[in-house]
Formats: sequence, C-alpha cells, structure tokens
Amino acid sequence: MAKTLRVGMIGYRFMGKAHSNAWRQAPHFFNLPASVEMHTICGRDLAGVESARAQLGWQHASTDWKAVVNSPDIDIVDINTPNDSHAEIAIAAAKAGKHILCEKPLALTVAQCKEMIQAVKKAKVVNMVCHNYRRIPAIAQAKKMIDEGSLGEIFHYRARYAQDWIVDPEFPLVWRLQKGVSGSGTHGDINAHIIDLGRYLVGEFKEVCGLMHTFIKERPLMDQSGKGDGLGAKGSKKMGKVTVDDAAMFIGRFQNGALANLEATRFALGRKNHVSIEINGSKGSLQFDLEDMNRLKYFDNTNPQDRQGFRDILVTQGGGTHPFVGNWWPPGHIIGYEHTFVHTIADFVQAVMDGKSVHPTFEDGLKNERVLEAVEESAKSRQWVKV
Ligand code: SOE
Repeated sequence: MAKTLRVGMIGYRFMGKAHSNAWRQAPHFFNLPASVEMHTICGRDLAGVESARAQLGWQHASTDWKAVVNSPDIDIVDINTPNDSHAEIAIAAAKAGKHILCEKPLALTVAQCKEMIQAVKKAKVVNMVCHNYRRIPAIAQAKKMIDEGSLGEIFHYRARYAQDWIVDPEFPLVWRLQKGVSGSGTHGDINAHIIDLGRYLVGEFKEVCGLMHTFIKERPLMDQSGKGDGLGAKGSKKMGKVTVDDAAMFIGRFQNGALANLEATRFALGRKNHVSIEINGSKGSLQFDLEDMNRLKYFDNTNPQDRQGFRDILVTQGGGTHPFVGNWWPPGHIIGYEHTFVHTIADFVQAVMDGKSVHPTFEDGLKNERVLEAVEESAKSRQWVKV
C-alpha cells in the first residue's frame, strides 16, 4: 500500500498559497512513490487560517504551530512564516522527527542556520530550502549545459532581481520592511534568490564588496488591525523608521575565478518580479529572463562564424529532453511561476521516500546566509569581505 505523507504547513499567505497549490498538484503530475495528505494549515489568526483552509484545500486549521509540529499525525512540516520564526519552528520540527521544507531565506543569521543544521542532522530528517527558481526548466537546462561544459570556463555571472512594490512612500511598514522580522530588505528576500542561483549555476562565492541603501527612511505603521501580509497592508497616521535596505548590490569573485555582479531592488518602477541573468564563458553565453521564463538564450561560439548569434531555446520539449516539462503539456505549451513550486515539492517528496538529500538543503541555506552576511559587513565597512 503506497505510503501517505501528511503535511503540516505553518504560514498561509502568499507562500502558503503557492505551496498549497504545489502540494495538491505534485501527486497528480509527477509519478511519486507516496500520496500527499494536506493535513493541517497553521497561522496566528484563527479566522484567517480557517478561511485559508477552506480556500486552499486543507483538512484542518490550527493556530498552535507547536501542536502541529509535534503531532503524530504529521510527517512533513512546511514552513512559510516570516523569516524570524523559521529557526524555532524548524528546530522543533526536527526534534519531532519531521522532514522539513522551509521558505527562503533559511533564517535571520548564520548562527540560526547552524542550529537548524545541527537539529536536522541529529534527527536525520530530509531538509530543503525552497529556492524554487532552481526548478524553472530553463534554469535546470542552463545547469545541465554548464555542467556539460557548453560554456567552457565561466568568466561572468551577472544577475538582477528587480521589483517596484514599495516605491510609494505611503506603502506601510509590513514585516518584510522590519529588520527584526525579515532580517534585511531586498537583500535577504530577493538577493537570496540570485545568490542561490549563482551558487547553483557557477559555484561558491569567495569574496564580496557591496552596498545597501534605503531610499525611503520612514513609512506609515500598519493600521491597528495589523492585517496585512509581507506585501501589503493599510497604513496608519503614525510613522515608523524603515530598518532594512530598499536596494542591495554587490560585486564579487567566485572560488573558481568567475566574477559576480548582483543587484536586488524594490525601486525599479515597471519591474514587478524581474529576474534577469547572464553567464559568459570561454565557449559561449547564456541569458535568462523570468518575464519570459520558458526561454533560454544561448550563444554558442563553436557555431560557424557566419551564423553565430544568441539562439532562443524554447524549454518545453518533454520526453526527457528538457527537465520537468514532460510532466505537463506538449511542446510549446508553456508553464509558469506556480509550476516551480510543484517541481520543488515533487523532488522533496521523492527524496523523503528515498531517504535521500535533496538540493538545496539547509547546508545550502547556511552558505547563502554566509554570502548575505558578508555583503552586509562589506556595505558597513566599505571593504572587501571574504565569505
Ligand atoms: C517578495 O519579494 C517575493 O514574494 C519573495 O519573497 C519571493 O521569494 C519571490 O518568489 C517573489 O517575491
């Protein structure tokens, strides 16, 4: 009889919604060795989490994460809460012997990441950070091409993650803008993603030199109801100090000699959730744009001189040609942001059943945090910092 994996998900807003969709879809589109039971969704606000339970298709709703994490009826804990609670919940879940999927960034500090790793290693549970962009088919295809040597020696990794949701000075102080809850602003929220892709596609960072900037220093506090998620809320008349970066940029060197140039901002009007990456090597280049996420642009320097140029690979060919897409539709029927979470959770479930590790692990989350902290240190000292 196939095993059933019962999931307890802590956190029910944006990532809770994306993960709920993935827990439901993964068993339908991937041939997994277990069925998934969307057992309990958990959050602080009873009315909110009950409404999310009904809407997102969970069996039970709870406001007591400790009870969920320790329940004998739960096998997997999926953490989608604001960043300041990741460590406490993950350590408790590990102690309770649960396999853990945790949203990025793994935690607020390197120290917290280390405690989480100690707990999951002791408990011998599968652990994964949800850097979902690794499982965009075009990104997984880029990884395959780089690993096969199609680009040769890598010279440059250039990445930009640009949004514009807080350019309005009236936008209130949601948790993503509060250092105590989020750890940093764009840096830990979206630089974390392109740092992870740099580690995944190019290699480990060696040293960095960065700057972080806050354009709007004060914002309205959220109104009394405090209703709001990390991306929106109603503002009150009272003002509060912004304690995080609005933009964070850094240059750096990878251990393998490649050069890095990364930029994260929430002040790029017109860019709603724009990840653009270019990797240049000795034999060719790759270019990716999340706003056109089913395509990978490839310049192959081995092509005859009279017909060289960036070719457009439409990454939708199933049958094992391109990663993940064979589980969905025929060639050319493109997929979207939500599918990256389905791919992530499908690989996580497979790893849990195989008792194997699955990238990116909490160890990857720690390495990500080391880069984040090195950039923050460099921004303060105005010096190069070793990772
Ligand atoms: C806000 O920047 C955000 O929701 C990030 O937190 C997510 O990780 C990203 O996937 C979309 O934008």
